[in-house]
Amino acid sequence: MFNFIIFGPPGAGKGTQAEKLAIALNLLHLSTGALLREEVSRQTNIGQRVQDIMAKGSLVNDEIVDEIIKNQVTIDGRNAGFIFDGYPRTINQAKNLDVLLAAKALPLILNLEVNVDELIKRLVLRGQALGRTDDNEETIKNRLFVYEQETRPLLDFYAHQKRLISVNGQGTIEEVYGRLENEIEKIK
Ligand code: B4P
Repeated sequence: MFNFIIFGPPGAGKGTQAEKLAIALNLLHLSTGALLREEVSRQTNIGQRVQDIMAKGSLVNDEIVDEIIKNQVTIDGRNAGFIFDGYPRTINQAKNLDVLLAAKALPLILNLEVNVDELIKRLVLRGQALGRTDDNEETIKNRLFVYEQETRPLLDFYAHQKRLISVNGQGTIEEVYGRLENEIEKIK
């Protein structure tokens, strides 16, 4: 059984590729972004606490996302593997996930590499198409800054543990997916 983390800056294609991999490999797709947006749209206690943070493009507290992930992993603790999308985003979250999965397979990291101009272009387009409140230029810049400060350092953390697989995330969705498939084939 494999567990994966799909990793990369905002707009790298994490959600897009995770959805496809989840179907192909029968994995449970857990997107903290989607789970948090669901809390906001239902205006739950958590949703009310996180909506302004998300609208600014900052990170929600580790405690909140750790708890959400813990509940999902425990509730859906069947034997299928997981693909984590948008989680972890901090070193603390990464350590928390390893503890949570200690009895299962530690996840491998699939890192999508995309240049900044392309990231901004994709997110602005999505903002126009879907009207996501955090897909405007000012917020996108903050999300990219937060990624550099808090999330990119995880790449070293995982590289040291030899759990990091990086692929070129540019090109069509199918081209990127093909590269991920090739890498996964190598470790099977
Ligand atoms: P997320 O929902 O994770 O937002 P994201 O980084 O933009 O990724 P997403 O998966 O949606 O987009 P993708 O790259 O697939 O997080 C949103 C917010 O929630 C965060 O800012 C934060 O506030 C909070 N949050 C979430 N998780 C958290 C955590 N663990 N800790 C703290 N806070 C957390 O796709 C982007 C666009 O590109 C799409 O429109 C897609 O269609 C397009 N695209 C994809 N691949 C393409 C390709 N190859 N070519 C052209 N376009 C492509």
